[in-house]
Amino acid sequence: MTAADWPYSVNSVFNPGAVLLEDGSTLLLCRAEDHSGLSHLCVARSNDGVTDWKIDPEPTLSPDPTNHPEELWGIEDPRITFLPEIKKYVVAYTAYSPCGTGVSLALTTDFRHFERLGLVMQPLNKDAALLPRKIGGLWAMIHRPQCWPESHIWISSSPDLKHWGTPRMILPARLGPWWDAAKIGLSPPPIETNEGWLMFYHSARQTASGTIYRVGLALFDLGCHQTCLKRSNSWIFGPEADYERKGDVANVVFPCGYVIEADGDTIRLYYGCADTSIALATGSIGAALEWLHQNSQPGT
Ligand code: BMA
Repeated sequence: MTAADWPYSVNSVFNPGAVLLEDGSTLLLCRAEDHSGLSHLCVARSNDGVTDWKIDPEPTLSPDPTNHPEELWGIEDPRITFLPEIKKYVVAYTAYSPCGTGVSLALTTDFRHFERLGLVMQPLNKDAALLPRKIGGLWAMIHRPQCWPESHIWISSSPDLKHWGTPRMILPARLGPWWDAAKIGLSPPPIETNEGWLMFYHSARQTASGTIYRVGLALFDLGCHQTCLKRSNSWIFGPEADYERKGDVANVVFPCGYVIEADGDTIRLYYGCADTSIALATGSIGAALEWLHQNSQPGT
């Protein structure tokens, strides 16, 4: 999808969260950037997840700076997790204000009405998503505080989804020329597999001609989700196609959501391309794990 598909005028659409609904259809919560440069979120639905997208006629979730000053400069990059215990979806999104980017949460059952929980991670923080169930009696959220000179992936826990604490760094950025040096962040929410939590994470590699956003894999222990078992030595997914190489921000692939098909193995990864459009890549979770075993070194 591109801005040309949108029922109202926007500059660009990218970085959608995704869910498979009970009726088998796919819902994307897309980031749409308007002509002022600020972003809001808008729902697109498709029966087969590929064609005939029905897009809400107006923004689905807009910034609300009157009640939430942390959203003054827009809301971006939603990641969606279904929480069976409370039978609600939780959307973790970037709230952008003059103080920088923080993490906000909203609950929904229908993607029409949202219950905002407000800012839960103050700036500078982003790239957040929840695990689907409590671990040790606490909710767990992966996030990416901005640190200097490197930014790493962290996890925090909460008894009630509102108050988050016990932050712990779980995956550091590498150094020097590594593909995932300096700045990394969670991509979509982690996937629970028999072998552990499979995480797609992105890197922002600095080069002489700008930044390249690519995606690699890491695997975390199922029982001890803070322990990284493996991380990939290279990226598995990077900008190649023209629409990934060229756009408002060149050389960006940025997945925020996926759905897993009924076979339990086929993954449909929805991602932003060059901060301009939305694309879909399909793959196999089993093959991704196999690739990780062939292309990894132990954890952190
Ligand atoms: C990241 C995020 C993404 C964006 C990417 C490339 O820091 O802000 O929303 O797609 O940069 O511009």
